[in-house]
Amino acid sequence: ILDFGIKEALKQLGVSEHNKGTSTGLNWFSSKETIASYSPVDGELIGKVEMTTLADYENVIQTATEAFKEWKIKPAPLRGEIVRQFGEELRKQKEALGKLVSYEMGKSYQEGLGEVQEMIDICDFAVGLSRQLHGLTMHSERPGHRMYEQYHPMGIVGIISAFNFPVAVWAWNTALAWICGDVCVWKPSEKTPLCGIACQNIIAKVLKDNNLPEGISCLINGDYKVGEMMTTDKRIPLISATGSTRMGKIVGATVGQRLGKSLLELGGNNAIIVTPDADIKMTVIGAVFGAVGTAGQRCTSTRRLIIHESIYDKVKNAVVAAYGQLRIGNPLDENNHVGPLIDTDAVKGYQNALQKVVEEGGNIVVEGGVLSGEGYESGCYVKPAIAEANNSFEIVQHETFAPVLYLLKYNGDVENAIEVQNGVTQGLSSAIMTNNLREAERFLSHAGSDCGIANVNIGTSGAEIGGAFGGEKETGGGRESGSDAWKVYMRRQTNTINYTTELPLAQGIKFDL
Ligand code: UN1
Repeated sequence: ILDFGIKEALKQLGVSEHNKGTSTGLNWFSSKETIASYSPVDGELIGKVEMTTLADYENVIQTATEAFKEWKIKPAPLRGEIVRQFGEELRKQKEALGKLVSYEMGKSYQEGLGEVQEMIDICDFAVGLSRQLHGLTMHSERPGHRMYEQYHPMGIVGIISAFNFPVAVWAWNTALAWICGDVCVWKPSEKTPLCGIACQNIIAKVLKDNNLPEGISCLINGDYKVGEMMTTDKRIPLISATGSTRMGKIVGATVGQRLGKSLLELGGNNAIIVTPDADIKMTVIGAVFGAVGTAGQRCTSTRRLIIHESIYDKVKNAVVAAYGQLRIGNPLDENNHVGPLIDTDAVKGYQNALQKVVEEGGNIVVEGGVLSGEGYESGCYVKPAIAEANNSFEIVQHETFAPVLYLLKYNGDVENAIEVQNGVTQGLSSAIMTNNLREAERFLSHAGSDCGIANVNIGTSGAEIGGAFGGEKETGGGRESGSDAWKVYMRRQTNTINYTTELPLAQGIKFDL
């Protein structure tokens, strides 16, 4: 293990070489099979995590069910107080957890810290929300009647998260679910299981200090088979899943089969439209960070630049020049911009995309390639690449989780660019770079972007937690984190109360006895 304070961080977070992988918050269970976590940074084995067996899983669900009975009757602001303490703990562990995220996942240390900051922010947001879980009141059509709605806790929330945001996406879900009175069972990505162990240790301490029941926060580990235990389980009313569209279709169908609810956060194919009125300097920063940040492994990463023909060469040259400045290497070294991909399978996906785009008639303008030699021993470091392409290419229609950026040209009105932007199956994030009010408003209007996120003079990635996060079409339709996303974690009830001595029926129906 390289010396970037990783050993100390692991120790501080209670992550060891061999970790029990199944917890109900305070108790940990054992099984024989393990998942090994190798760092994409240097290829070293960081630690192992035991897989959850069916028997362990049953135990977890039992404990979570018991915990829910107690947790759901606590006043919501008191649940908020626990989330406040969790946020305080995260502040203390920010550097250590940011480092583990960087080392296990491969994103830059700055981005690792940013991810923990998102966890802290969602805790603050949830604490405030814990006093605002409000429904509406309506006027009844019947005299002497009152009508209103309430939101009640729902039960166990199953969280399936991806490797690319190994800690923040869990927190977005869990901080809201907890203040809503739900208990959570989390299956982190099998590519980043140690981040899961670290987070579980942090919340377990908070629960223990407050003498709260086991099972408010549970951790399980394993591959899709463990995921299946959750998706088929009627005792879990809501499954929140983040990952590929392929995975989401399976999860959505399985949960739908039993009429459970699912919150899906799936693939994106995010574009920035660059119009003749764009600020080129801002465009370059937004596009380059969007395309190469997290080595192109955000669901909001910029995949396509849709550039007006009149400024096409200018923008292309500026972006290509910026790529020439990029430093690729150990993400814990703050001098580097781009770290490794998550594993060698991801490297194959990247190579495949570059080969395909050429086969389909694309033109490479920034050459890619896998890096080797000193500092690149893990085999996961690749050069961010740029290709001129056509939106109709199959590979352009497909989300490749790697730093490959496609340049697309449009002519005429911004309408044409919007058509290209919308002309993919995914609908997560989108952006326009323009100082022209008409173009910006058109892009945001009902005739504009069809994505869940549409930005003006900002790139596609780096959303704040205060807004609802998610997208349309094959992105899955779910919304997480800010705004009123909390409602999906609760069940809604309409209440009508008669305070008279008569029993008038609605719709004026007469029923005389
Ligand atoms: C994801 O990639 O799964 O907007 C989430 C962003 C981050 C979240 C990305 N705040 O890029």
